[in-house]
Amino acid sequence: MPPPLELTIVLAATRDMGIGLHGSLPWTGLKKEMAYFARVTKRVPLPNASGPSARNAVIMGRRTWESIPPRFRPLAGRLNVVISRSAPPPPPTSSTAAGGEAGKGEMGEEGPVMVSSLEQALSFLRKRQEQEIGGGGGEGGGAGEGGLGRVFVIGGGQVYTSALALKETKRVLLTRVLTDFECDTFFPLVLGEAEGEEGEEGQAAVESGWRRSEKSALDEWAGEVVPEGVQEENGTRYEFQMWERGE
Ligand code: FOL
Repeated sequence: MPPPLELTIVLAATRDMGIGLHGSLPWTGLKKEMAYFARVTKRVPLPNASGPSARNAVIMGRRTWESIPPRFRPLAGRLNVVISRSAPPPPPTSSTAAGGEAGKGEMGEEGPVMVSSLEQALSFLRKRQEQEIGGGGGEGGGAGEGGLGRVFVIGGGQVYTSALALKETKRVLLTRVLTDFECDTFFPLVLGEAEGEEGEEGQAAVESGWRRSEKSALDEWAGEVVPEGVQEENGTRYEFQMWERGE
């Protein structure tokens, strides 16, 4: 049996959990922050039961998809799953079948898989996972695509809300943006430090069972030494954090 599917939310948010403005990110020029996002969402931990060519999946809403600069989408090296209520029925799991994923290119990149709900995204990915038993790529396997690694939910607000309601959502990789920005979209859960910098953890997060992890746990999970403490790029200050659901 494949391991149960586990979801990780990735986001950057201000202290009052602002994540977006006018359909895009509230800030610009956080190149190293974006590079961290790309690294973490691409990295497949080894050893991996799903084979050496396994890829992670990124699940996002249709508006988030449209907010990604066209030259960067689909997000390279990751299976992109886009939720849109008007999505046609999901494709068969094997992309060798007729009507497979749209826009498949030469370099193993493939256009987004369109689904109409987060639940449908998960059942699509679970089927993917089941198919790859016995190693990535072989007969009855993922048809040369390799298996499924980690699964990330990358926004936006509506999809984060759906994900937070699922027990499969085990952790949040939060980039806490310490500089204030105007926002019109917010993450629906307050994670710590809402009032004043170094204070007690945000009551909302404590009550809902989310706890900030040790720096060492973030490093281990991310598979790198994550820059510690307050970072600054173009005058914007931020910090990399990990939060996990307490049992
Ligand atoms: N999480 C974090 N930590 N930072 C973010 O900026 C972020 N953004 C989203 C979701 N979670 C996040 C959603 N918005 C790209 C653009 C917007 C976006 C997500 C991704 C994007 O273009 N990503 C490219 C990086 C290209 C580059 O190197 O600049 C990628 O390959 O991931």
